[in-house]
Amino acid sequence: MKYRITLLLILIGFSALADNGYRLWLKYDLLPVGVKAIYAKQIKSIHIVAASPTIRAAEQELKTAISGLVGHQISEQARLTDGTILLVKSSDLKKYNLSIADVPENPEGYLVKTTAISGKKIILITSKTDIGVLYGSFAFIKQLQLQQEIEKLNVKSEPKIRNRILNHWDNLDRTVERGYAGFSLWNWQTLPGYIDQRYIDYARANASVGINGTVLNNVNANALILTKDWLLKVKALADAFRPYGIKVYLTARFSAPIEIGGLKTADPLDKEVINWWKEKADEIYKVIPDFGGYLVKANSEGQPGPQNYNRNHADGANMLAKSLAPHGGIVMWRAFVYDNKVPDDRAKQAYNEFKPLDGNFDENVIIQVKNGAIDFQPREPFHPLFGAMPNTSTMLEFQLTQEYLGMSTNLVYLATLFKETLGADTYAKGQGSTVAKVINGSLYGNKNSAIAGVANIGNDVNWCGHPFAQSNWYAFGKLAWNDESPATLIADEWLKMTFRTDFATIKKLNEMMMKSRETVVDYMTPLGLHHIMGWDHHYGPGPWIKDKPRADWTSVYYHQADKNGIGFNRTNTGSNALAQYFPAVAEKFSNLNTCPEEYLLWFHHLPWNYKLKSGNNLWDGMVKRYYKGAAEVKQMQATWDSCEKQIDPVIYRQVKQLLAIQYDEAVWWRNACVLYFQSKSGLPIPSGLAKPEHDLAYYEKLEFKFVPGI
Ligand code: BDP
Repeated sequence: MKYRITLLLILIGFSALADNGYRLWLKYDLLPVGVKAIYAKQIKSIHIVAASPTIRAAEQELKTAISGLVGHQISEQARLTDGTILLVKSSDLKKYNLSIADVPENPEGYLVKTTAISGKKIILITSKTDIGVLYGSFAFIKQLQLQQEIEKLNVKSEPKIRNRILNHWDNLDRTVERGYAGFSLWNWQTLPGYIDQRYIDYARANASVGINGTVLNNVNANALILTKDWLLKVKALADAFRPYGIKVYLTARFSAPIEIGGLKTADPLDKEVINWWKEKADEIYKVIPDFGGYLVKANSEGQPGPQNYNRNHADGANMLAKSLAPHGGIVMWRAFVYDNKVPDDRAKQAYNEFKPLDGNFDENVIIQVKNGAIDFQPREPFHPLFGAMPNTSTMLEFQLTQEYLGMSTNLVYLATLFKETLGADTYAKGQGSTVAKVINGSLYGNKNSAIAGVANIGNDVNWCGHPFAQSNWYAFGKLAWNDESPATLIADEWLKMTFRTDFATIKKLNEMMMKSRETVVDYMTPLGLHHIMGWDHHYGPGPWIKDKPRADWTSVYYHQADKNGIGFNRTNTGSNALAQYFPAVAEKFSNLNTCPEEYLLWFHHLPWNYKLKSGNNLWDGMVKRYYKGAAEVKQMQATWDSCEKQIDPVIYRQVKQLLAIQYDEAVWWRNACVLYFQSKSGLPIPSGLAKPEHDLAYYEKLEFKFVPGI
């Protein structure tokens, strides 16, 4: 990406009072007088070469944005004049004697450039495809929102990952599994007849950050979605999203041939089953010609799958892949599996099941791997499957919805977590074999590449529940497009577009966002602790959870705390999960001198008096982290309070109240965990730290009904 842009003016106060957050980062309020006067001289009209629904969508977006930001209407003109925005596919550039040399090769890439045609100064937005032109239009609008100079524009950008997808865990009754922002956006009852404006706004928001696919329904799938009437509803959504370059995908329930097909089996090698899926694919593509494909959760947490018939994941995935291949569809087959037998270490299971199948998957199968081997914890080391399957496409699954990170009451900016995984070095082909290179296909030359984010979107007026949770949707799209974008730059853009306030405020809020994930790690799961949340609903602390149907559904399984020490030994004296990593990584994490402290208790079981780098012993160091995390939320509150005059009052009050809840929750986490672990270690809370206000029994007894998301 190349930016040759300088800033025009300092951002100044918000102009839209009583903001409900619905517009996300696509806020087109009037710019400050000086800036809009400059833009008004530079932007006069729009010219399109060949109209298509996508080009019309780009034109409409530009018109709306310019009339809102600059305060003047631009109309479509047949002739080019100074200040015309020219929307054109690169194949038509020669008509204007313009070179295509600068246009990105990638069909979704774009070039936004000020140039001259027959002496007229125009703003060229071009790409090989219409959708690239739409992306370029959003990039141009962003320059205006950020009040950057457009006199000498030369912005060129293209994605490295082909499929950039949101996964909605939405049920057909509109509840959302692990959803904390209301009900599902998809109003199945009124579809296909009624197209809510919200569907279009959803598509606009996605296109503005380059997201080009959406899985509409829960991975714990209902086969009904594949029946005729429901497919017509899906078609209506696909039609609404198409102009914005968004393909629709569905989750496929493996037992669908039995449940809705009337067959006796779902065995992937059974002829009738194979035929049923083939006919199903033909039926889907008749209705939705650009259907993206299936996402499948099989043989995991009770979901049916090929193993029910003594077949393996490749048998199942390939059978589906073959039904989609003639139509160009893909199968995203999830590696988040664990079977009915409780393994010695759940962290090892995905690798154990998938690694031996490397090379057996069809080309249009992509294995969808969560960022870490357990389950979307506040912090996990990268999943050992990345890089381990050189002959298979693997994709990455992040969770934007904050199942394990405080749901929608905790302010946690996730771009730092995303970057940590994307930048992790697998050493699969020596140093520099980052997870990003594995999943964008460049490390092993895979044809397909993809990344998924479990959506944090519902029908709350502001889409995501917490106003700052919108930044995670934004950041996911931005990093899916370009994993090299710095998290702080993404936060900066998002803040400026969302709040449009002064630099000092942006800077403070940026710092707060950048620290926020570390803060939550500190008050929930410091030093590599994991999966110690409340049972099943995952709300609040639950380090005492034990005696459940499976050992690996308990907290005591993961932290292994007793009077001698704490942590899960995954070295060769323990579960040896470390052996699943490439040797350089395994060595680094195995050796206590080189294992980063953030992963200490993930990989090692250590005595309470183990010396940390800070000089503290493990007990003191851990307790201090818990206190530090909670104290940092206090600081976040102070930071936010200091922004009162600079932030829209409605959003200000909302975040202020949510931060107060977050502080209470952080203290609750801290107290409950410190007291519980103290009941094991028998050691005192280091001096100077306040005593928890209740005893352990109090925290253990807290019970919660109707926690959202389950
Ligand atoms: C876990 C969630 C569960 C999901 C599962 C999955 O608790 O609701 O169904 O992941 O990813 O994190 O399949």
